Amino acid sequence: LYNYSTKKILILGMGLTGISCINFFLKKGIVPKIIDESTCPIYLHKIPKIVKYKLGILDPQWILESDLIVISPGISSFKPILLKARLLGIEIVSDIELFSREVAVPIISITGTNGKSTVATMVTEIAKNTGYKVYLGGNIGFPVLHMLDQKADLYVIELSSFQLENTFTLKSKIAVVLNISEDHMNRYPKGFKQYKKIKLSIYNQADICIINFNQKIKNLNNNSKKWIDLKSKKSNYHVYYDKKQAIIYHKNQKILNMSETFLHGHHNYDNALVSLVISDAMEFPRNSIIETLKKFSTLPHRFTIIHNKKGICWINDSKSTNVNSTKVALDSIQSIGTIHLLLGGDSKSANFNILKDYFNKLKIIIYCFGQDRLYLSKICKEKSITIQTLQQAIILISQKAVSGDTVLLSPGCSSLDQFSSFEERGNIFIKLIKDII
Ligand code: UMA
Ligand code: ADP
Repeated sequence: LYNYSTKKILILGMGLTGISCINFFLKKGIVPKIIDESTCPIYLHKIPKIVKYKLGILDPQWILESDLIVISPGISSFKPILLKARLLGIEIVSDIELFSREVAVPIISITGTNGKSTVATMVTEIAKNTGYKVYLGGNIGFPVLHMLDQKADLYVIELSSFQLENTFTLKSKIAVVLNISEDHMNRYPKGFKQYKKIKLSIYNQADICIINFNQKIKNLNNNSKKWIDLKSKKSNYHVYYDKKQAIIYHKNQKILNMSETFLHGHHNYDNALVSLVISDAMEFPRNSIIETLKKFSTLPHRFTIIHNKKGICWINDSKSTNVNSTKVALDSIQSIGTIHLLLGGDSKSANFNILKDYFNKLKIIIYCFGQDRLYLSKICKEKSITIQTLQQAIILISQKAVSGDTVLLSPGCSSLDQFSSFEERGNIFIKLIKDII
């Protein structure tokens, strides 16, 4: 076990992660310090009296005199003062790194641009139904360090690129990258390549590595790991599509027809496929896998049908916070009428032009709202309406939509410009619909 007792420890960020780190160290009898750049962080009241804190600025003196800095994922590792600290040999780690150093039971680690929460939840449910004492944490909203308080025989962790950035000794039994497309470009000075490299670091010390994206990883067979490449032609697992149905196969064996599940959209069939592969690698029994997938319903705010009244289908996909999740949502709609797409928020410097072809060929009106509405409305000017808020857009849609139409909130952007979270954005959408209908 690591010995922290002689180190000066500083935590950056007073959010869920920061609070979990304070508790982690206090339980070891070590009192850390903490800094938050906000002058009124919402969890300030949760800081025990014994812990010294500073607000409003990353105080250089506190940073440079520390031995170990634990950085919250929301804070960029590329801030000049942190680059300087690193150069001076000060250790900077994530909460995931602290967790990795303590854990003695198997870990299934899941990353990717989209689908992490869905797959992590599917796998956790399957493990539970198999009889495992399993805990799910990480980017899904439950800091991993809290999980150490529980006696577990398996951990499933959802990891963001921000969390992987400062993680070095994570040793997963199974590591998965679901997909990689552009996201968080405002956080990576070297762009997409850097983001991708960080995502792939999840494989570094894993035993079984599952690849679910179209890209060869160099020297796959040159080490002792087991690699399962689901996009290779030789893959034993695939989803078979014909006009009427989608069926998951393992080798030549039919495993599950998607019509027997509550899942919608090819991306969710893909999520079910990856969950099967992870479960097979864990040697979970097939009947438990199939029964769980049959019962699984989409998580809230992920392409969820809210209403289907008067022939108008209202879909809440508020968790869509990047371009690709909007793209898969559009792919999943079978509308005979017009699609009313609510697109907006903080675009995080992403390139939205890849949606242009979609917009051109679809019968669609795009309602661009929030901070980046002007930028977003330029993708396809002729079909776009620029409007300040989600509420104003919904009032407008309620006047325009007719039977056969679909209304889709799949904003492709972070919600933080106008809402406290994607959950709040989705809940407000649902409430506005209920008020209107
Ligand atoms: N802060 C600063 N300086 C900054 C940014 C933030 O001081 O530059 C402070 C804020 O004032 C605030 C605190 O840091 O008081 C918040 O820390 P945080 O943003 O790291 O948030 P946490 O509450 O610790 O939540 C984090 C993850 N947040 C982010 O990555 C932004 C949560 O993922 C995660 O669930 C949680 O840890 C538990 O592991 C959220 C997220 O949006 C859901 N993730 C991104 C995504 O999914 O796209 C990556
Ligand atoms: P994450 O945890 O990676 O954000 P979620 O499962 O919460 O992933 O889904 C986030 C968004 O991405 C939702 O809009 C959802 O419909 C969409 N999505 C889910 N799975 C996939 C996938 N495999 N590929 C692309 N988009 C997906």
